[in-house]
Amino acid sequence: MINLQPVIHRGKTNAEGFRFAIVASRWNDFLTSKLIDGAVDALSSAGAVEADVEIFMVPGAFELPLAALKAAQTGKFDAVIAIGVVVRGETPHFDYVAGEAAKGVSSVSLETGVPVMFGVVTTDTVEQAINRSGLKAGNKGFEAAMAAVEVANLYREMTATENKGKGKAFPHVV
Ligand code: INI
Repeated sequence: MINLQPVIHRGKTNAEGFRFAIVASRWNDFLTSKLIDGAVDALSSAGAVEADVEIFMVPGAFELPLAALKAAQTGKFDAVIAIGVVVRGETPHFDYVAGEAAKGVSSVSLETGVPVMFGVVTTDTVEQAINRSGLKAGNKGFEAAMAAVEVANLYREMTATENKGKGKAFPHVV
């Protein structure tokens, strides 16, 4: 019999009082625009206001990590949402573009402590990309933005807990 009942922390899905950067690529912009719309829709429905969401456009997914790093380094944002579309059929260097985008975005998170969401659709075909950009298989921009709201809440709570009892202020508690 298990008596132990650990506390489970889950990030709330309330975006009020948080700031978000969206870094998005123009490559396949007929789809990235849909992903951006999905992300903004998610943030708005979670309670974010216009002044708390900024969008930074870059040429392609390969440029997303540095844009995410620069956004994170401003210290203005609680989370960054990286958005792009890379289709295998369109490029012989798919693995480099998609791989570097994923690796880079992940290392920005770890190096800065600012969560960076991977809202990059990587598919074999344009049709699959279309389906993940607002049609049959959902909208990856929306999903990434909801994940951003969740982890922003969770990490703010964790930072407050971490500082508890150490005589520090609670810098992230509003
Ligand atoms: N960038 C993308 O975001 N998606 C792609 O499918 C793509 N293809 O097919 O090549 C792509 N290439 C551009 C790349 O991201 C850089 O912008 C470019 O190499 C300049 O650094």
